[in-house]
Amino acid sequence: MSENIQQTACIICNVNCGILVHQDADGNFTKIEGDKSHPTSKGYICQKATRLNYYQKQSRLTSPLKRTKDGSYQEITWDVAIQEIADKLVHIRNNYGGTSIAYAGGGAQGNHMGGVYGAMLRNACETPYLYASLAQEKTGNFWVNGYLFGRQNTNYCEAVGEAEYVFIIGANPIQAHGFPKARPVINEVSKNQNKTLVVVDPRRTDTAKKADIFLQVKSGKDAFLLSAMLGYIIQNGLEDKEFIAKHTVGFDKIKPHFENIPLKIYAESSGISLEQIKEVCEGIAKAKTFAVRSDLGIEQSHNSTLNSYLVRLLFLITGHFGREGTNCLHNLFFPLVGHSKEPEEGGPVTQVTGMKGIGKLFPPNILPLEIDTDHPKRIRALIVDSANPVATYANTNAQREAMKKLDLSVVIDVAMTETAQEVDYVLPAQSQFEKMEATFFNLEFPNNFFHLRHPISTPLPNTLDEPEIYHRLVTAMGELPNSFPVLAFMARLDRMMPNLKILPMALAVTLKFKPKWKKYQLLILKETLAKALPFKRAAAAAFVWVASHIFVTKYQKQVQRAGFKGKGYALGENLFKKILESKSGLIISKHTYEESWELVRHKDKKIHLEIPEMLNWLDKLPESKEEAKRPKKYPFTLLAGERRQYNGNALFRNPEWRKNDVEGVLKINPEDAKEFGVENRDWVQLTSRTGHLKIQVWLTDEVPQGMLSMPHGYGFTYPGHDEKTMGALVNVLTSTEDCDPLAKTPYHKNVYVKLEKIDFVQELSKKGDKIAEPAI
Ligand SMILES: Nc1nc2c(c(=O)[nH]1)N[C@H]1C(S)=C(S)[C@@H](COP(=O)(O)OP(=O)(O)OC[C@H]3O[C@@H](n4cnc5c(=O)[nH]c(N)nc54)[C@H](O)[C@@H]3O)O[C@H]1N2
Ligand SMILES: Nc1nc2c(c(=O)[nH]1)N[C@H]1C(S)=C(S)[C@@H](COP(=O)(O)OP(=O)(O)OC[C@H]3O[C@@H](n4cnc5c(=O)[nH]c(N)nc54)[C@H](O)[C@@H]3O)O[C@H]1N2
Ligand code: SF4
Ligand SMILES: [Mo]
Repeated sequence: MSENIQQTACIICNVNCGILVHQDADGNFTKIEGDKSHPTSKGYICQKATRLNYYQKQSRLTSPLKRTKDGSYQEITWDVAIQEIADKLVHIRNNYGGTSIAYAGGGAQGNHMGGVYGAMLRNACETPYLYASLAQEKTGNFWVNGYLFGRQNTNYCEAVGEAEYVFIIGANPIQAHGFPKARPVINEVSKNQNKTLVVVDPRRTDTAKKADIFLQVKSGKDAFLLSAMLGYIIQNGLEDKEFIAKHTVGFDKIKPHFENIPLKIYAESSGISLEQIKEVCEGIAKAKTFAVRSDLGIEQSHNSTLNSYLVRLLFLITGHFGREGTNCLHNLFFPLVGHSKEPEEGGPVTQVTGMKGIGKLFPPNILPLEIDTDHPKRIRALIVDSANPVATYANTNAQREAMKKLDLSVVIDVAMTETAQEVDYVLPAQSQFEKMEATFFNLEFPNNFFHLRHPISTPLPNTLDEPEIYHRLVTAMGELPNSFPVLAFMARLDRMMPNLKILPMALAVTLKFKPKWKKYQLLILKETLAKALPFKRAAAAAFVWVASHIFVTKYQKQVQRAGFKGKGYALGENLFKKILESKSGLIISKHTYEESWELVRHKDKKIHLEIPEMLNWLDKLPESKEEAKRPKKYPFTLLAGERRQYNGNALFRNPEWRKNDVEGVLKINPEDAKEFGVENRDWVQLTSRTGHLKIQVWLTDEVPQGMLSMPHGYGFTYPGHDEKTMGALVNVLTSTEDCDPLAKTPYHKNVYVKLEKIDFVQELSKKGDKIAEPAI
């Protein structure tokens, strides 16, 4: 391969497609194409990847910054920044306890080393509080998985491309992807006469347009639909009795809760006819294979955790699990999240609101409540890495106010984000193409993969990678020495004779004498092992070395089956070596479907269907009158954060990356538009209980009457752009209180708003005139 074309991955969504990046002498990404040798994307990319130069060459941070009294920022040296932050952390920890310090973020869609090495800083601060965006979407799922499969970090994948009957609920893979090669896969399912595609969405999405059966559910009413489906299946004996007997316990406990569900009434509440419900249930029961894909539409919506439970019951009681063509548990190279004990079992809770962790994560929705209060145990210091709470967590204004209340606030980012603009210290990170990083969303079965990405760009001067930032902070806090000369020497020897375990033995001896260093092992390995490797900015490799050895102890057979030689430690070394050498990622394990049952974490290897808290919620469903809470003055339901062709979370800040939908229009049904006297590109003001914003409308019957839809990923400040060209910041409208009672995941998909036409003159952007059809 010629020097200016390099392999890496797209970092805009969790699929992390393999890409080939062509660069000119100035490091501009001049062309980006799919990497055919990537194990899952196999050459596929979408339109967003081709624009990655707008991420790499954006207006970047190039110096540590300190906020001055007048609110402006002053450049300071790394040494000063690190020491001041470290001293403040030590002071706060020693005076108020570790629980007065919190950490938010740790990784965006393609960078995870911040989170991994950030754990060392959390150890030094003695805090369990990790707030993350995953806890504003997936924690309800994790909690339910904990009960069904035994651990909150058991996860399943969805065989959308292989199943005969496919059920997509609250997800729009044509735009949002979510699994490899989503567009061609959906197109194939749609066109294949032997397959059925069912899509459940209140909006006629690009995916819904391809459905054989489109169930246009009422916004927020999925729990009624799913309960009616489960009710119909159980009341008509369509459950898979053999599967239930063989693989589950507790069916007799859940059955009565569905036996008496009044199907007609529930169907009506959901907006779907009983005939359609019957048709789909019969289809699922008859199908040889059935797979379910769900996402934010039911996670960031009413009854979110209950939805997670019901969706799982749908494929479990119909026996569509753990086989080819169905949803199936999978292994992970390294678990993305952990398992939190319930408070009754001693799991930590937050100090102000008493919220428990799920998957070892805490929800962004409570963050301002834990900070912006006079409670003596409030959060006083916050470290934010690879996240933009002011823009992407619920209630922008509340998040912004909370930042002001902190005694210490730090942002580690590549850009001057909305959150960075509010904090005491801003630390410039290297971009995801300038350091070693990895794809953590390896969610595949039966063959799973891992992709360690080598740096392909020269870092901007004065930027550091996150592991180095954490190393310096932990050292400056007095927890570790600067360097480890003996271990570094041992590491170099170890690399010459890797199978002799020189480094592990030397490390074990060191830790015997310095037990306090145990919680910083990764940092020690970063300083020793990673530096003994023939690669630059390779901190991630220290983690990969540890993870490789843990992985082979769990999945020796499956790693060997994937073609790696040796056993035990030698197998771990081989895996590590091959991961380091592979530029496009590689298959690291091969399971059989039978072995997927070994991934169930309950001792009896069965799925435990009964979750009393969920069944109680189910029984009370008719009483859950979310609609009744809607103030009369807010007649519209806003989908606050649609995925479109040209949004990519908070990763592209320069609005010029967009080829169309430059302003991020508000979709409105033409009948509603008529009533409000608005036409395409007229400006309106949206008001919710927390704030208001200006946005241009676009008429489309893709949204039903009463529903509006605006994208997230817009409204970021950027040099040379103003309100008219950067779009609107969606979370101005969302509230921290409108969230799931159990997981505290926000109701971003059903925000109550009012709409008013306003006179906001602007020059029409030629580019923005048309929302183009997706480039499929
Ligand atoms: N283009 C693009 N792709 C992305 C991202 C991006 O920013 N841009 N972000 C990535 C990330 S972080 C994530 S988490 C995923 C999210 O991916 P998705 O969840 O697939 O995307 P969304 O558009 O947020 O919401 C999914 C669907 O839920 C529907 N919906 C709204 N309300 C309801 C409801 O009450 N019930 C049901 N059943 N459906 C409802 C919406 O109409 C929408 O079609 O996308 C990833 N991919
Ligand atoms: N209203 C509403 N809000 C939403 C959503 C919605 O649908 N509606 N979706 C939610 C979802 S699902 C998600 S996942 C979140 C996403 O929102 P966030 O979790 O805030 O994360 P990202 O957009 O992934 O990126 C965050 C930051 O990482 C920075 N970054 C990029 N590369 C690097 C790097 O190498 N190092 C460091 N240190 N920083 C880097 C970027 O500049 C950016 O500021 O938004 C959530 N917010
Ligand atoms: S699907 Fe598109 S945005 Fe997601 S990783 Fe692949 S190329 Fe990037
Ligand atoms: Mo997300």
